[in-house]
Amino acid sequence: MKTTTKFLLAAAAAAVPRAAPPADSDDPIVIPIHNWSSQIVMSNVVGQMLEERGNNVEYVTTDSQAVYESVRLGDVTMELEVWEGAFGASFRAALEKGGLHDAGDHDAVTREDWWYPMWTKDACPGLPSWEALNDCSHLFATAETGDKGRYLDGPVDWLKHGKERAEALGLNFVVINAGSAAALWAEIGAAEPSRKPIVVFNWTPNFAEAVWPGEFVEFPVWETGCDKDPSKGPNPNALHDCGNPANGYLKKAAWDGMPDKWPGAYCVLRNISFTNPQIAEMAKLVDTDELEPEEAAEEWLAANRALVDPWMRACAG
Ligand code: TMO
Repeated sequence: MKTTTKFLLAAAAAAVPRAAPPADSDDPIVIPIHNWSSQIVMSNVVGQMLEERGNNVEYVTTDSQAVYESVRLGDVTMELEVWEGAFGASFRAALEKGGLHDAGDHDAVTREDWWYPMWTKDACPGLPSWEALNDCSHLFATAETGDKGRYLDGPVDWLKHGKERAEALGLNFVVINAGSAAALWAEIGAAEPSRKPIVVFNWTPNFAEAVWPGEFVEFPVWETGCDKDPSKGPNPNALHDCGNPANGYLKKAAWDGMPDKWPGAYCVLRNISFTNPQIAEMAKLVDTDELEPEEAAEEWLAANRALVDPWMRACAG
C-alpha cells in the first residue's frame, strides 16, 4: 500500500511539468467594441490572436465612456484603445475607484481635436490658431447656425465638453454632435468639390490623414487638470479652456482580475503595442477598403505575423 501510494505520487509528479504556468480559464474573455474603425478592427485582431492560442472570446458593443466602469467591475475584461483626449477623464476616474489598471502603452502617439481640411486654410490664412479661427467664424456659418460658425463634433460618447470649450474660450461657433464617425467623413467629402471651409472633429492615427491633408486647430495647450481646475488654461473662471493633448497616449486597460484568471492572455495583452501606421491601416481596411471588421482583422493579421507571433510565443505555456 505504501509503495503504491509512493508510485502514484511519483507518477503524478512526473506527469505535470513543474514549470507549467497556470492554465487560462475557459470563461470567455470579454472584449468591448465601440464606434470607430481602428478600435473595432484592433479588438478583432486581438480577439483572433487570443482564439488562436485557445482562449474563448466574446465581443460586446458598449458605450466608449461607460466601458471603464464595466472593466473596473470585471463585466468586460479589457479596453484596447484608451485615447487620452476622449477617455482620459473616465479612465482616471475608474483608476481612482479601483478594479482596473493601466496595462501598458501602445507605441502610438495620439491627437483628437477640432480639425480642418487644408483648403479651409486658403480661406482663413491665420489658421491653425484658434483665435484666427474665431475671427473667420463667419466662413463656417450655415442656415442651421445663423451668424455663428458650425463645428461638427464627434458623437456624444467620445467627448463630453465641446460645448463647454466653446463657451470657455468665447468661440463664435455652434457645436453640433455627429451621429456617427461616418457623418464626419460625409461632411468632409461633401465640402471637398467646392472646397468649402469646414471644421470637424478628427483624430490621428486614422485613415483620414491619407485621404484629406489637413491640420488640427491649435487651442491653448493642454495642462493637466484643465478639466478639473478653473485656474488651468487662459480663462481663470472656466474648465475645458484647453485643447486636448497634442501628444496624447494610447493605452491598454485591463480588469484587475485578468492576470489571475487568464495569465496567458494577459501576458499577450501586455506585449501588444501598435504604432500609428499600424492603427491607421486597421482603420483604412474598413473606411477606405470597405471590408467588414472581422475580415479586416484577418487581413491585417495575415500581413503582420512577424509583429504579433513573437508576442504570442513569449507567452506560450
Ligand atoms: C475616440 N476617437 C479616437 C474617435 O477620438
